[in-house]
Amino acid sequence: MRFDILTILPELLNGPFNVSMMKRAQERGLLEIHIHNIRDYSTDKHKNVDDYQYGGGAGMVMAIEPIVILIEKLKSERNYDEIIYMTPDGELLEQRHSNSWSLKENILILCGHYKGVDERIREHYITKEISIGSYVLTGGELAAAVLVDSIGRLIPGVMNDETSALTDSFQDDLLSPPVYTRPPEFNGWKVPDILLSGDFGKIEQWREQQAIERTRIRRPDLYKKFTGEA
Ligand code: 6GU
Repeated sequence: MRFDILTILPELLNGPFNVSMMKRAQERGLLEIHIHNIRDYSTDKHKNVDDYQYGGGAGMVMAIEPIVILIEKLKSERNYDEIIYMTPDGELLEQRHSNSWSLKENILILCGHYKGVDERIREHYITKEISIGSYVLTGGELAAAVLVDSIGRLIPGVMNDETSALTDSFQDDLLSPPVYTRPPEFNGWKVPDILLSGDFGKIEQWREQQAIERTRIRRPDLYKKFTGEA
């Protein structure tokens, strides 16, 4: 699977994909991440990538030409399954989005900045607008890193059994149950007896109960989905 990420701040995306699971996925040829600097496609002599907004008002808008040139070039090289714009006014990212995108071949991601991109880019190229939560970031780069990480780990072959997606929070609309490791008692803090009992039927039941209770208390919205109320 291939990602093309379009940004005016490529430095922000150097780190996150060069460690751990995303690094291994790339080394094994399961994942390709190509970062493109929009400024390299700027058409004016100052290499500007922003401009004043029509109608006046505070805040610059990302210029239309460099983005169009770059998107057209990439589109002439391959077909994109999705062209995603990272923006705080997009649809909230959920596990179901990542599940479905993890089976695609080519995804292009445009990172927003300032007041955003010229609306005509959104109208004519963007197939999906995504936000990662109800707060504002300085730009779409960190959000794009979150998106690529959440999709990348689901690409067939990227995870091993231990990190299996099947036990993830959200995969079945439930949060994960608490986990413990050695020692059985530390500073007088005890591991629940049931986990040391060796009764794996009971342990599974306990984990399920804990997951449900944790979801009910912490995420009533998810709990409603789980019980079928929403
Ligand atoms: Cl995708 N971009 C920005 N700038 N802020 C955000 C976001 C995206 N998602 C949540 N906040």
